[in-house]
Amino acid sequence: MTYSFKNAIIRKPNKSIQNGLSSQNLHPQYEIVLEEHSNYIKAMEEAGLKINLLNPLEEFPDSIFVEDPALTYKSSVIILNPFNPSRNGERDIIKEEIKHLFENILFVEDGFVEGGDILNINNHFIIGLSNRTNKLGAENLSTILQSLGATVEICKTPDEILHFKSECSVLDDDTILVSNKMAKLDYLKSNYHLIELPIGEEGASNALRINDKLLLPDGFIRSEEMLFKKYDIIKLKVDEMAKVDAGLSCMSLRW
Ligand code: CIR
Repeated sequence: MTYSFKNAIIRKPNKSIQNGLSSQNLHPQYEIVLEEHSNYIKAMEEAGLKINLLNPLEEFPDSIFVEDPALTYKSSVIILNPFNPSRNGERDIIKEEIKHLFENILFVEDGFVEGGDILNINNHFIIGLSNRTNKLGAENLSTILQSLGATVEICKTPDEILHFKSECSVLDDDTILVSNKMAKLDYLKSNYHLIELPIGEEGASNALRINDKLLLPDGFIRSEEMLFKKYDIIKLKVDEMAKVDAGLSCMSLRW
């Protein structure tokens, strides 16, 4: 099942997160980030995950977003290639930190691809081309994933959305939670059951289904009303992380 996980990799927050990449030029406060992050870890544990906690990396402001430099699939890890020069060095460090957790390690060497642009639904990967993920990176990753037995579709992340998964997430093996913009993508519309959130509540579409829990960003009342009957929700504040365009999925690797 797409959302059945036992383990997670999470990195402790770094003080330099205040200088993280931010489309709105905002600077999160370290103390508040720490609080949001510690609640995130608690929720992951409540969802049944064993947490592998990595040390903070002060020299890489965006390094708590461990989803971007690596991708896990079954017992393999694929080291990706983040686009931004301030993030690209994260790959060499995380590789050393996590390789012992996997049977197999593979690398995307050419082209750029970030984990935020990769959605895995039922062993099928949708890779969104974006300002961070280019065709060469997506194709090289696609070759690796196919060699591991997965299927792949390369799509386009809509303009103005940082990463493909910034505004969509897996709810079930055939169901994806989407923002209004993501709901317009032909590939998603024709292949999946979509639950579309109201305009103005885009932030809630970066949710995380883990085992029998749904981690949902706090503060999106209409989204919560749409989901609470079917899903066991844990609400998490991510307002401070949102200042650097981050949400729930990017703070962990799950497998
Ligand atoms: C960045 O711009 O790279 C970070 N400030 C945010 C990364 C968020 N990652 C993700 O959604 N997968």
